[in-house]
Amino acid sequence: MTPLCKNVFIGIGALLVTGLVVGSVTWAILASRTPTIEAPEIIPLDWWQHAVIYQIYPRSFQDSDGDGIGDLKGITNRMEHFVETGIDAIWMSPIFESPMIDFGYDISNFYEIHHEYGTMEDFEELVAKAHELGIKVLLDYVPNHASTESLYFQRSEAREPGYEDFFVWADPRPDPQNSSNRLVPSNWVKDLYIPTVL
Ligand SMILES: *[C@@H]1O[C@H](CO)[C@@H](O)[C@H](O)[C@H]1NC(C)=O
Ligand SMILES: [Ca+2]
Repeated sequence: MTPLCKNVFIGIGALLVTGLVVGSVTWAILASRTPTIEAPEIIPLDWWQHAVIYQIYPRSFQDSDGDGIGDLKGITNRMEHFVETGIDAIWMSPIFESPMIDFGYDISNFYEIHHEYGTMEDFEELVAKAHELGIKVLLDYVPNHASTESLYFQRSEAREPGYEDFFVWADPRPDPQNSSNRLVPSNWVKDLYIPTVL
């Protein structure tokens, strides 16, 4: 071996040893440090926090008896459709009895199914089929107001004992133009497409 070759080998050997020492020291320093990024905490989620929910407007979804108005049987008949599309839950706009001045949001009886949509049996069948197929059912319940045809409203308006404070009541204002007339008690303006209900 020529002296040049020998020097090159010694040089390479020295580099390798240096590399090993530097590498080991670096590893030792890094390994002794606590990681600055914490592992993400796994938070268990409730079903509704990750479910895909399909909103149904019952009146226009599916008519099962040919009267031109969607109904609960129509929804039940289409339940497989939700499974195929990967839906976890259906949410129906109000299906309770209503004079339909506000298309179901004016509930007159919170205990009955609106007659054009079907019966309580139809509703029970809908829920049973949904659950059978693993679909949850959400109802659009409207507790903050009611139809003027609701017994709650009528009894409260008549101040029947026990119902007086079911609604917020305020006396009307005198009409400065006409002493026998009364005006609405607030300056709240209505912003709805429907005619004044009261
Ligand atoms: C005054 O108000 C009463 C009660 O609303 C109504 O019957 C009557 O026609 C009104 N009179 C006039 C002049 O507008
Ligand atoms: Ca129908």
